[in-house]
Amino acid sequence: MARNHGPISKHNTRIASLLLLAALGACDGSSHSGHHECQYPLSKDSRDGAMVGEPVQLAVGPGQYDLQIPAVMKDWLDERNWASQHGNWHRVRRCGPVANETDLRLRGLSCAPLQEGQAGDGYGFLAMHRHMVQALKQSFPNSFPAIRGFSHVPLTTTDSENPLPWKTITWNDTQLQELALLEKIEDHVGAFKDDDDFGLWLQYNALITGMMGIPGVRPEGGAHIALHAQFAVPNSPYSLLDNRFNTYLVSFWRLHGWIDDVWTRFRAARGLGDDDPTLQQQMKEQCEGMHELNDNYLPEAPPPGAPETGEFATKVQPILLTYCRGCHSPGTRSASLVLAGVGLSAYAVRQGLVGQPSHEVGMRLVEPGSPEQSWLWRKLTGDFSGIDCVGCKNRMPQAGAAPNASELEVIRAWIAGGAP
Ligand SMILES: [Cu+2]
Repeated sequence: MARNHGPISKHNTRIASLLLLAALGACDGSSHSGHHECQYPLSKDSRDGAMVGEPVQLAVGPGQYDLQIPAVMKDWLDERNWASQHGNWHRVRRCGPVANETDLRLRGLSCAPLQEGQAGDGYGFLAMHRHMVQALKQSFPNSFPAIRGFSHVPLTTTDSENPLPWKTITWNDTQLQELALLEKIEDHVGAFKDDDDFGLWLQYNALITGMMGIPGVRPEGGAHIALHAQFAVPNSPYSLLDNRFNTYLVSFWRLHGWIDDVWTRFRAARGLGDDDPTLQQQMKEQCEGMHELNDNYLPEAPPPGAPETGEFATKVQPILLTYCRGCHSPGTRSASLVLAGVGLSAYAVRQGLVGQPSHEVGMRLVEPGSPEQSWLWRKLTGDFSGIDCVGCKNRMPQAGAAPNASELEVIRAWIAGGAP
């Protein structure tokens, strides 16, 4: 089924970007085929053990923070474009209210044959996330404990498993009942027909798909979404509810590790182990399916008839097109960032910048009114004062010609003026 996501124009885009790369010189925007990542076990990453395996605190307010996975693990994800692939895996299963066809096509994607909540998708959900958890664990055996699954879901703020002790935990009665059932899954095996039924019950989020009223679908969404909501940090640079970025967060791995453990116990209670051919088939299919969705997040499509005449379109975009497209176009997308590309509207590029989180630090790419708080500006000027990050302090563009002082001033003035 994964074959069906193949984009119409991916091939042409790739050829075009290869030509651009050849013309514009080096950047690290190479694409990864991904399929070898579905061959277990994955080999240990050379940085495991030598690295600082500590989660990174992302401050959001006085005493308040989110936790990012250790920097080297984040690099590992970025090198493989996994954050985006994971986001796309979910996105193509939420066609309709969340991802319309045009929007997907602009990203070189298409709707998956099995949509969220349909029979078969529950197993796929469990298998794809198992693949991710397993792969990171095998690549970073020494550091993985820093992001391991919950031993039990924290029920109270003071629970030792609470990853964010500053943040109050409150569960409603329905959620508490579901969590209690899941913690003692061995006693409730008969409540589910099979793995797929179990996966659907756990994950399906009717609120997002807007498919409420379908028999068997609970309007409050599954325990999986409740977990995401519980540990989401307001104003975090990476929302735990946004699939494009949430794999950067410790909470993502802790809750999915727990889900995976519960699933393992569910299967064990039914006499099913890892050598089950159905499981192996699903793991392979979902892994390859996810890694085929290699196109990065692209900015939104313009509304029909949107004028391309503002300050951004006439002044800023031409500069980005000149200096950034070699590495930040739809086909190359270094740092999961699309800044320019033939055929991309100014509207689309601006949408991808203004107010969007950077993938590198807890700062927006463009913070309207504040160049100093805009990661785009910092990268262009090489001003990394007060920035605490590993491997991100490289001035852009990394190779080739750079914008001159008056071109930089155009960008600064645009941001300072509210980034219209
Ligand atoms: Cu996910």
